[in-house]
Amino acid sequence: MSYSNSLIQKALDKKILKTPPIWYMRQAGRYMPEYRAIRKKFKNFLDMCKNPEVCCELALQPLDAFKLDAAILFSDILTIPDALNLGVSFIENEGPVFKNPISTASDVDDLISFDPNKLNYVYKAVSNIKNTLSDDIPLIGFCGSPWTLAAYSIEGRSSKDFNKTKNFIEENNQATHLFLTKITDACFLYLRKQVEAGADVIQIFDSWANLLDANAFIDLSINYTKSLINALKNDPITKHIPIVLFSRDPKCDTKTLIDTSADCISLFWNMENFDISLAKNSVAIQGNLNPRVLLESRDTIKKETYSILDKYNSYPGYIFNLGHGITPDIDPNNIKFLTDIVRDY
Ligand code: 1CP
Repeated sequence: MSYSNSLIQKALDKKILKTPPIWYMRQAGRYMPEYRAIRKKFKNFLDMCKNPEVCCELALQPLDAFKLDAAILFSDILTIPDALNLGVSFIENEGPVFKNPISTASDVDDLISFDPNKLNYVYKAVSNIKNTLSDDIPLIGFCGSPWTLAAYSIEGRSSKDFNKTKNFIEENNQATHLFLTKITDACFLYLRKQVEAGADVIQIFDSWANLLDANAFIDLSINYTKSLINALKNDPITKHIPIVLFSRDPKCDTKTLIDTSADCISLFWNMENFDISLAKNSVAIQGNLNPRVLLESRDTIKKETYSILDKYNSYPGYIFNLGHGITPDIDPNNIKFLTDIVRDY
């Protein structure tokens, strides 16, 4: 069997399958004891990401543990801001912190141009993972959406409300658009290199889509995601690569998401209003169990999972996933339980 016969590829080709393919956002990470055993050898998380052998091992851990239908590159979305010399580090219990965030319009003008070769360690991780995976399991490469990367780069850290970012975009409209254009170009070059190295599918994470109201979401997020997808669809190296778009709680209708030309929409857990009759035959869908449910009893996990499968399993092109990433407090035994009940459904 080859990748083109994989369950994921069939789902992305919008076929109705008896059992959906399964993978999980943030499937490698701190909830796994195997991950923590390796993580403790590195003080700085990004140093671990810069080690392609270790990234390969980490990407394969959840496949070994749960027999999932896809691997995702082990890396982070903040490799691009790091390569733009914004000085990214990860601080325990605080998350990412930027030494040189974007604070003024002239910071955007003065930004160094993105050199995709600075991220050779990522492409090496891609090729290591690809060479180790069995050939019926696709490898998902990824990047953050231009908006999400801009929000982290301006805010300089994670935040609940991203007020610094909101003020910046209000006061620096032109610089914001220039910055988003620069990041979009960087994402394109970065993803093309991941595909050259062996990524079979690409996922774009718009993890801070929820910060924007309806108009700003189109203006600052969707329009740049769309031009990124358009660039990928028009490049000879990337044009056949399926693209999955995850937007966290986006303030937009189903048609707006379909019109991005993504091949698959990854649904956030609260997107009950996503119009599947409109989406049918234009996009595949992925999702969308609330990861919080995995902290509940097994009866509840089963009930909530079955209600999602009742809704989506006969949709042409369905991939089972969570509605956001696995968090460190989730018991790996519940991931195993979840995977089993989806396959037995
Ligand atoms: O200390 C540690 O062990 C670091 C924890 C960790 C891990 C395991 C971080 C820090 N990043 C990652 C890996 C990672 N990040 C992967 C590969 C693992 C996998 O999925 O199997 C992926 C795809 C990401 C993507 C990512 N990073 C996103 C998008 C997905 C999402 O959850 O919305 C985001 C927003 C980030 C930023 C990030 N990376 C790490 C932290 C703590 C954060 C900040 C999160 C926040 O702002 O709340």
